[in-house]
Amino acid sequence: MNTLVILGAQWGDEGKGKITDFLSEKADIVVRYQGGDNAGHTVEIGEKQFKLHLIPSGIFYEEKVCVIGNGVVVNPKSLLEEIKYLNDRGIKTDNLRISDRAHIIFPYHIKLDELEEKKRGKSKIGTTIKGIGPCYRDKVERSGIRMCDIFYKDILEEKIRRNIREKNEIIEKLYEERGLDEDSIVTEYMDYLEQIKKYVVDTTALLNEAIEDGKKILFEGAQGTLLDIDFGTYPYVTSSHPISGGVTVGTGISPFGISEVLGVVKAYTTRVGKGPFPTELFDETGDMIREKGHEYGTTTGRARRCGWLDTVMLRYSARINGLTSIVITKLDTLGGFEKIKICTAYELDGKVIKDFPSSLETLKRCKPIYEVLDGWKEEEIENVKTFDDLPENAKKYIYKIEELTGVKVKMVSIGPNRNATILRE
Ligand code: 2SA
Ligand code: MG
Repeated sequence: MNTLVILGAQWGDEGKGKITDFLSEKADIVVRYQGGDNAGHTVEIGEKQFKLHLIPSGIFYEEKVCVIGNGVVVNPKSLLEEIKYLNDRGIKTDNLRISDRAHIIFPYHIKLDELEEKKRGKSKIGTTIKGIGPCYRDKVERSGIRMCDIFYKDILEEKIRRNIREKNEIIEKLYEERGLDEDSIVTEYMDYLEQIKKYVVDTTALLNEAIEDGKKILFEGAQGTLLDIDFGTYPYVTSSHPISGGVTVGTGISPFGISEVLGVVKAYTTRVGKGPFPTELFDETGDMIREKGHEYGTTTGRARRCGWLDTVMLRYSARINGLTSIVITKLDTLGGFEKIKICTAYELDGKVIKDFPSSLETLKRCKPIYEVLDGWKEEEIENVKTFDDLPENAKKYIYKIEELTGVKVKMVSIGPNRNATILRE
């Protein structure tokens, strides 16, 4: 592999952080291509646990270059906090590079995210209130502020002031709330951006040169395929492209620059936020999965909704992303369940459907069709080092996933630590 994309094949929180960290060892460069600090990637190294939101998971290897691509929306305040958090723990951040084309999140984006969610009332999306949607909206609307603007200070200040005034009009007139203080935001953010300046470069040139030089690059997706703005469960999605196609528009490398796509699949399904979820469990089994799997948001601490594995969704995900292999994470969480269900198709109005529906109204009416497999004991999976040593029933579960998705399972993760990762030859 020269360039590998690692992305979430479900609704996010599949355990991408750990896998990226694990595979980073072989890469020269690790790249984030979409999303912002709405992501929450947990990485455990030895006894220490780290939570990342914006910085690529490759940061724990001192010599790797970590790139925040143009497709990412960057909150300068959170970025500086994250840099400090890492530096305080002995992790260097000198090799961080931020695209000069990346858009910047300002306080008015966060304020609008909050007000819009409030206005949506019962039909709220359940966003992370990090200003992600409003920032991408400005980008598409062509009023956004980009990292390269930092190099033209006067124009930058003017742009920030103009945007604050425009957003304040909305905040005051539409939402009848007090607008944001223009001068204090300008002072605060001009200072943050000055501090960030040293990391800002043309990462598109950097990455393309690296490809030409035969360097190994790892692209790290945030959120997941079903949260993609086009292919996810719209409107309960994020505003970016977590899919493999997002790599090209989020970094500036061509589609020919991608050699492999690894889909990270959690052994069951979870989602945070609202929207239909066919295999969701509302019983003790769901609660047990949540507790055993510590299914609470890294960014917001929200309890995640839990359910069985859905292979209708996974087949869809495999196609859209062109998955070349799969890694199954958190297989250990399923240990101890007598029976494990796997959704093979949906039933809709008496018909069996195998393609993931576009309309949420349709998805809402879909009933999962399950195949029931025998479980394995919790202690059987602890400390397993090779694929062959996995419990028989765990292997059967994996073979079933391969059969239903048509994609090879190349790795299995049975715990949060780096060494709890089983590679399959
Ligand atoms: P947003 O804030 O505009 O991106 O929210 C839109 C939808 O996308 C979902 N979303 C996520 N879902 C799972 N994990 C995410 N990241 C954090 C984590 C979440 C957390 O990794 O733990 O801490 O709660 C993430 N980010 C966005 C969100 O729930 C909305 O449905
Ligand atoms: Mg997460």
